[in-house]
Amino acid sequence: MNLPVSLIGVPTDIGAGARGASMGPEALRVAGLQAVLESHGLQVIDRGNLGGPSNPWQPPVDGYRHLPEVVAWNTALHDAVHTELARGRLPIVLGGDHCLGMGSISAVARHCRETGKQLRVLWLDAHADFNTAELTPSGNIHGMPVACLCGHGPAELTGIGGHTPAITPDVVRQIGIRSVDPGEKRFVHEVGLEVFDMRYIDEMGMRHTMEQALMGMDENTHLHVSFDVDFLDPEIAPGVGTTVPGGPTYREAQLCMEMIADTGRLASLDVMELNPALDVRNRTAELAVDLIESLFGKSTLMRKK
Ligand SMILES: [Mn+2]
Repeated sequence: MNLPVSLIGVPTDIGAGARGASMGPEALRVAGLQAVLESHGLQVIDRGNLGGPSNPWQPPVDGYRHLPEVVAWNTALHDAVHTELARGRLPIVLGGDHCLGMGSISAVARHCRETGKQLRVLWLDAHADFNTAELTPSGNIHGMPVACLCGHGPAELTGIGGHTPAITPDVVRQIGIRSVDPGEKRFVHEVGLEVFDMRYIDEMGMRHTMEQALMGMDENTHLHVSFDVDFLDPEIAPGVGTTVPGGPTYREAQLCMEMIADTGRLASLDVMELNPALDVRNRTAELAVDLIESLFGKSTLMRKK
């Protein structure tokens, strides 16, 4: 039995270093996300877009860019995601930059505490997003959401959802990582975050990587996927603000999504950092929709169930 799906658009680039991710939700709609999901028999409601402050494009203040605005957007998203989960629905967050992972995942974590579920977060990304104001020169908060969710950051962000920390590092599996700042790397090691970087995927293959990342889940697991589109190799996904060469190929990304689908445990999803201003004829949005389709069980294999 598939959960009914709710699409939540969050049109902001408030935490990013480049403008344009604010157009991501509409690009995913234009690429046919709702119809594709419905073609697989899913019941889908598009809740439209959340509202929030505009992007003032200011330099950092005390190490953070746009902190009040980031808090406003993430608080609104936390409430929206939590509401959908409480209704027994599967929220798909259409970002928006990846700072929104704070609002989304804090809500998922709260739902898991309330329902006694075990949380597993798969963080698909080129970056660890584990920076703090002390470690990052830019102050862009889209590089900090995992650290903030684990309790490292300003109280306004670590306290979203009323429980600090929102999650502990042991629930997170990061996949596809290939760009980490030196100080951030030390901090990731210090807290014991489990990272399957591109070197690991190169050496062990995507199949083994996903087997490891999905290990230990059971029927009581709530699986959340936070999909930063810059996870993908920029050759196939140019429409992001922070491209890093050497990401997963089309086939590797498909296998990743298919193995997640095979678990049957996917219960919430973020699709982040799609930047139509940098895309080529919406091809990155179309690729994202194609991969989301695989996450929801489109099989490219001739395999029988
Ligand atoms: Mn990210």
